[in-house]
Amino acid sequence: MNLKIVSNGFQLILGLAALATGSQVWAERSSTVMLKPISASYQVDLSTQPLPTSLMFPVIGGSQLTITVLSGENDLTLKLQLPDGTLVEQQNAASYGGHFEAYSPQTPFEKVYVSPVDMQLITLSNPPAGLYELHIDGMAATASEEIPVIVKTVGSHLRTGFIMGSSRVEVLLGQPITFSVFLFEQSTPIAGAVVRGKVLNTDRVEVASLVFSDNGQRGDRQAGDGLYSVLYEPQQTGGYLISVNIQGTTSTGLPFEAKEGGRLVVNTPDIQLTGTFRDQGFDEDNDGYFDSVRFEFDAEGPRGDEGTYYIDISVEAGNGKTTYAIGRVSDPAAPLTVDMPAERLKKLGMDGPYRLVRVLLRHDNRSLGLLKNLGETAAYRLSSLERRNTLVYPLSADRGVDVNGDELFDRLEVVFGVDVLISGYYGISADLNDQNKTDLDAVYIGDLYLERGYHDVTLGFSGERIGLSGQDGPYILNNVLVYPRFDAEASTSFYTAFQPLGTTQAYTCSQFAGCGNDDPYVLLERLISQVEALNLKKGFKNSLRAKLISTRAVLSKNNKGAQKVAIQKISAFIHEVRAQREKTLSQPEADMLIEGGSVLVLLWCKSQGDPKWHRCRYYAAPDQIDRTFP
Ligand SMILES: [Ca+2]
Ligand SMILES: [Ca+2]
Ligand SMILES: [Ca+2]
Repeated sequence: MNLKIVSNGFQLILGLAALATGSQVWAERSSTVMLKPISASYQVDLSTQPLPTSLMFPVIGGSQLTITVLSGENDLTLKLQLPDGTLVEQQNAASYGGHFEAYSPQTPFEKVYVSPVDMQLITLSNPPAGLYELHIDGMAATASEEIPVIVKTVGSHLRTGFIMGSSRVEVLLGQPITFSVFLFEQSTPIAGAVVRGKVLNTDRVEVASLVFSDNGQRGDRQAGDGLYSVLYEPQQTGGYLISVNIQGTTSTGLPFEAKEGGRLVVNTPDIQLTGTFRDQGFDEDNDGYFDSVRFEFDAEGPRGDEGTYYIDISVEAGNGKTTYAIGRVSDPAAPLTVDMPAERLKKLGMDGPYRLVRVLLRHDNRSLGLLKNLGETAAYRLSSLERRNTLVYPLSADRGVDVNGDELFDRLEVVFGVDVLISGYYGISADLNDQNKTDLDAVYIGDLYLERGYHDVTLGFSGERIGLSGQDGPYILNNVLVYPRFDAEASTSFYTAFQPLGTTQAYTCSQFAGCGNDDPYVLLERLISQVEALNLKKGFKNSLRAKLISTRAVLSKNNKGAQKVAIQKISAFIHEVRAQREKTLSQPEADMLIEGGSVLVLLWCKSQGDPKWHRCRYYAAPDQIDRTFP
């Protein structure tokens, strides 16, 4: 089958496929006058006409004639007799500008989109005007068959079309509507045509018959203008097909027949948007930030008690970005509102006012109208919109701190911002990484009370551990976690992990205590001198020094039994310092000694082949005490 024929067959038979499934046959509903083929349909009833038989029909000229017969080529043989008596059949068709083609649908797709049944197609280029006769011979598949024959002329001078009195497909119950058919030969109105129509419901039952006239009465605006009209008042809601048959005579006296039609949806009256609206920010949880902006629309007309009204809106920011929201209103007494979530407005990336560019109102599946460019909202600011409870801001400052005056940093302080909506206790954890993202130290804060608002939070990382790493900076503040401790539910919804908050200045390892040292004996001597240098009560200082000196004695034995004893002594030292933290020892002093002791355990355990003894693991880890600083 050649492509040209398939294309013709497609257009033609699509309508018939639709007819067979009971859906819309005639899709024309525009009031635009269009040039198009005219077509006529005939039925050849094989039960009353024993074969061979023939069908006579007029053709009024044009550029192409197509005749479609819904039968298989094995069933019926077709021949076409031209007005001058020439008999055209498959064998001689080419010499008359004709073509005979048979088509049999093979796949379910073809059955739906090309033709549900076998068909034969005859085309003839530049058909002379006059009376044609289609000869039908052969054996019908069933004797009672009615064979549809569709005759279609492209490029004739006849112009027909169907117009509904409203530009909308939908009309309302109780409102009469004008249907018109236009009928021209070139630009000259054709007078005296018989134009009759039917209104069919979706069950294809005729609910009204229509007689169109061009007499200037009953819906026909002007007599003799080629517009044949009729006034129709729908009696029931639902979907309808309008099928119109036109019979007329051309200026040269040739009779013709054409089909036209349209579809109509009849609804009960419903509301329409007036185009006015109000908008207002809504703070549902009373936290001072708008959770949404509510739009409320005015409407007029009778509002249905049943179903749901949907309002689809689109708003546009000054930067051209748009976002949307859908309102659903089922309560007949409730106003027509749409809540635009704050999150969507924030994605516009710009303060308001926002332009309401589009509003579509629907009642269940029925569209009640689309309005555009309704105006601007109030000047909402992005900073007034709902936000997360916990906001964390980047690293803003960092400094090395020398606690004991030996010109080596014992601590690295980093400062970043935390802003919370709810006052309460928060936990914070953070890692300090080197350039290779290796952890140098970690800080945990169990309970930090934060009032609603912004805070600079300062965390202190261990200088001893930075030195131990041997790595130069800049260092990376990473994996900062801020979570509420006051609400188990909130802790999941507010839980927020932050990627690197920033990098410190380019410190070198040599600025920190213990850089490059992995010898526990060196560290132990430094701890002893740090204790000596501190201004402490005599008894407390003696107690701390005694633990370190006895550790030195045990370490010098350097045997397996000594290992445990040494670690027990260092851990006792750590416990004693911790007990006096923020008492007789300042927090920075205590942390310096605790971290010194902790790293000493680490070095000692390593020098002993990293035993898996729990104390090695426990005391060698970064100390889990709060290391925030006011
Ligand atoms: Ca008229
Ligand atoms: Ca809020
Ligand atoms: Ca120091």
